[in-house]
Amino acid sequence: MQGEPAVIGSAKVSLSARTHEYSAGAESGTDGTVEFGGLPAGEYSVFARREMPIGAQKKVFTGYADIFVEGTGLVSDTLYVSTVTVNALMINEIYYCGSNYASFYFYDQYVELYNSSEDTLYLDGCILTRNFPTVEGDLEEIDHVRAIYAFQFPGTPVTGREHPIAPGQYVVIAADAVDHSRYSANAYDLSGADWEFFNPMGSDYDVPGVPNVSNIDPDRTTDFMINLSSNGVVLATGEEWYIEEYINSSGYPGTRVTLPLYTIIDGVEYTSNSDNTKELTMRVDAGFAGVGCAKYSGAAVERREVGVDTNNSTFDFVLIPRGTPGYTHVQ
Ligand SMILES: [Ca+2]
Ligand SMILES: [Ca+2]
Ligand SMILES: [Ca+2]
Repeated sequence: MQGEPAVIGSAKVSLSARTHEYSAGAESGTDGTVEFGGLPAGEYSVFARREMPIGAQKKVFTGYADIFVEGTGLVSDTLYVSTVTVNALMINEIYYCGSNYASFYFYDQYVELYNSSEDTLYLDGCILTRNFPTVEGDLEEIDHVRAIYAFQFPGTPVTGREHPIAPGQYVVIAADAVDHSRYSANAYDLSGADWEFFNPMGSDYDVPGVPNVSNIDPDRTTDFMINLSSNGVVLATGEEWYIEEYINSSGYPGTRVTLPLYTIIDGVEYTSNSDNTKELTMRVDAGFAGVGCAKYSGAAVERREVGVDTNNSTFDFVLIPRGTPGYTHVQ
């Protein structure tokens, strides 16, 4: 993200509390200032956004800051805004928390990708992962990310042209591409998913007619399942990866998939608790999505704005009460 001079003029500014239920929005004056009054004490995130048309294209400037309001008195801060990527393949939505308290149902998890570019892109050989949750050493000094699970699209990475994603297209990859509402109330109907995660090494059900994104670690027999509260999902080109052996915290040997940082297209880390330790390098994702997301609520995290990626999920993602597989909540 390159720093740019602050945009003076009218910007949309929104504020949401991190420690309690509160949100507000306002438009800044032409001098770029905005004021919110009567805020309860607590921690807040403040987001600013300004869109400038440049011919037929648009340029979006965004920025955010965290502020702490201590009872009475004035708190002021300056938000610096930068232009953001609006031209890439990206993770647009993740639904992970489960949909039914009574039956502990979470088999309807899915990941949604989006092509925000003006060109057809290709999913050939791309890898989607469940991030490895343990941090060893300094996360910011390691030039790769690790995965507990890694699943790969068919085709040749980078050069393959068999699995297109059109400009503006959403692609849903379901844990299992079935109508889960047949098994559990409030669960998602994913029978229309574009792809499904499939592990031929396990007892995973292979829905006929729905193409598979398949497990690549022969020591893993599980389907693609991600944690209901805290985890990360990474999208990589798939051009380079290897399987690494390690000893887990209980002293048992295991395997994980390692992906060099340069192959990472996008990554999103989520947690219900913002006090948790980051497990995905800030070079991929600088902040958490999903703070406050309740297990089995059926909620999902989706990009605040279609195609806007600042590599900080605290800013880029909002919690939506119900997932939108194949479309967006953005009006
Ligand atoms: Ca599956
Ligand atoms: Ca299938
Ligand atoms: Ca969606």
